[in-house]
Amino acid sequence: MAPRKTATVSGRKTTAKTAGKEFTGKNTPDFGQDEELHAYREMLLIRRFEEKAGQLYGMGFIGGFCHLYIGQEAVVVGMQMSQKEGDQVITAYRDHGHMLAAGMSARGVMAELTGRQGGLSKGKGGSMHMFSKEKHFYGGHGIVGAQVSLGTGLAFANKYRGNDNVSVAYFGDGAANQGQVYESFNMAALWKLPIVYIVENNHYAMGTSTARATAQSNYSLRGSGFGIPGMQVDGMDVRAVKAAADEALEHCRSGKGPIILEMLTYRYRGHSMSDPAKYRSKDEVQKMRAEHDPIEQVKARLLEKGWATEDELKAIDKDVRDIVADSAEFAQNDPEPDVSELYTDILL
Ligand SMILES: Cc1ncc(C[n+]2csc(CCOP(=O)(O)OP(=O)(O)O)c2C)c(N)n1
Ligand SMILES: [Mg+2]
Repeated sequence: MAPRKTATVSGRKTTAKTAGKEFTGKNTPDFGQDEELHAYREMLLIRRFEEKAGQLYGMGFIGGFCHLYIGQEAVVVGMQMSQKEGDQVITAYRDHGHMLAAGMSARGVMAELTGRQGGLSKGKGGSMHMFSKEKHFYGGHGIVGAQVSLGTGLAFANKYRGNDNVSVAYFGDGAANQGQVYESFNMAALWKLPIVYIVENNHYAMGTSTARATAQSNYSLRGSGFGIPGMQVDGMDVRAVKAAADEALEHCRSGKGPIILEMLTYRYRGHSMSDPAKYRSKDEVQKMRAEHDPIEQVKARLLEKGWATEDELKAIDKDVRDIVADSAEFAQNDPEPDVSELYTDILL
């Protein structure tokens, strides 16, 4: 077997030719004060929520699978800042951040993690299976790659109904090697479906780095055989994500068909809660946290520009911690679903 290569981490300037633009720092438009503050709060909510979920898991309140999104917050927050009402979101199992960014309540998500009746799937879905038709969030899927075909179906529905909404389908670098992704690309390109395919390239699929698993590691090029354009984006910089989202969503809304955004990002925690993390060094993780953390980047800009003081940022953190503490309290005390719920919401 070939020696293990270290994955290339995000923030790098890619040398590969992209079919479209790159958003890797230099060409990133600035945010105004309101946008910076909004992004800061939203990303912090996800970070604090995930930290609490990790604690509750350790205390035995959460059973089954639990995949934390810590480190990748800028991706969903930047995308959501550009989306409009009615745009659908669908993703895999690393989904808590996507739900919070979509406006689903922290209580509803946390209580679903603990399997309580106030959870968004009435305590019957757990971490990987939550939905909200009201917030246009279509899951939460445990089958790697499945959400790509389903998201393509959501885009087909938009086209069929003649609305101008866009489906945003997230998947990982590992999922990007699944066959159904390319069947979906073919149909989406053929029918010019309004869908943004987002590859959240966090450089690992469970314990396997992209360097060991993939022949074409520039995922923005993965649609080129179907004529689908793609862009590589610094997914640790929320401004770069928002700018790429603006272009991609406009591309879809104007009837030009699908587009791919490859978000170069990084997960700080293990794949799931039982990950020995022997496939990467502590230094690699530490370097990403120190040099590219999405929340610290926004914080530094807010302070530097005098748009917020340390005390004001602490107050935001306290607000967010209160929301998360309240959700944890609720999730521990809300009753479990009644036994009769075993027979509802199922197909026979
Ligand atoms: C069809 C299928 N194959 C394998 C698995 C097991 N599995 C769960 S997560 C995962 C890795 C996916 O990695 P990636 O798409 O990069 O997403 P990430 O976990 O990095 O967010 C695998 C192989 C699965 N759930 N479904
Ligand atoms: Mg991955």
